[in-house]
Amino acid sequence: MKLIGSYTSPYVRKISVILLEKNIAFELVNASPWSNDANVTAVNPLGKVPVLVNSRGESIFDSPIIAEYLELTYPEPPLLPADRLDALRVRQIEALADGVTDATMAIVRECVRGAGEQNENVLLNQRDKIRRGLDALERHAREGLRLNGPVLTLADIAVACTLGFINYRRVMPNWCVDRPVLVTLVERLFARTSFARTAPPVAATLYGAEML
Ligand SMILES: N[C@@H](CCC(=O)N[C@@H](CS)C(=O)NCC(=O)O)C(=O)O
Repeated sequence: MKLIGSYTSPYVRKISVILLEKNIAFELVNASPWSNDANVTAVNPLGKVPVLVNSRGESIFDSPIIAEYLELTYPEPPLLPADRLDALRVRQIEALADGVTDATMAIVRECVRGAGEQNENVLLNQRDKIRRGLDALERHAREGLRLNGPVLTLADIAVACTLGFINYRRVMPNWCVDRPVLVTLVERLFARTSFARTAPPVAATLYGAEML
């Protein structure tokens, strides 16, 4: 099993954490989607990471599809409930977390442009998405059912990767104010070996697009 990408990508981190939690052996093939890296385009026409290449040489991409594939092929320990509708609800939280990551990434991309070239509306719009998304995640975490419940789920993993990325890029340093349950949740998750082993490298530049 090969995983194409790097830990600077929160989507790659999400898949790595799943692989580690399920105790699946894999090799991380370090590749950047920003430099037309043939390691990426050869396995994903969209040129995005993560891509998982299984032992049959099949490539699987887009992190929710990879997560679903791993759940189907390596069901233990389960990261989704057995009931399909309940599983969909957990995946809805994953989609929300991924959407917050998308918005964070859009801000980072905008900040790569020179100060005078940045579009203030884009920045405000994306910040609003992050704020609303995190408020909704805080409510889910307070419920303690599909997120922040007694059993680790795909939602927990996706949310922790999103918050790790916001911290890493310092896009919204005050996100923790008024979101105490999310704070406790990520502190607990970051202490797990799977998260410790997949922490992004210290950023050389804060807004280097090549490091997304
Ligand atoms: N929805 C995709 C998003 C993947 C994604 O956007 N990855 C970024 C790196 S963090 C990428 O490869 N970007 C390159 C590009 O957009 O061309 C997923 O969940 O896998």
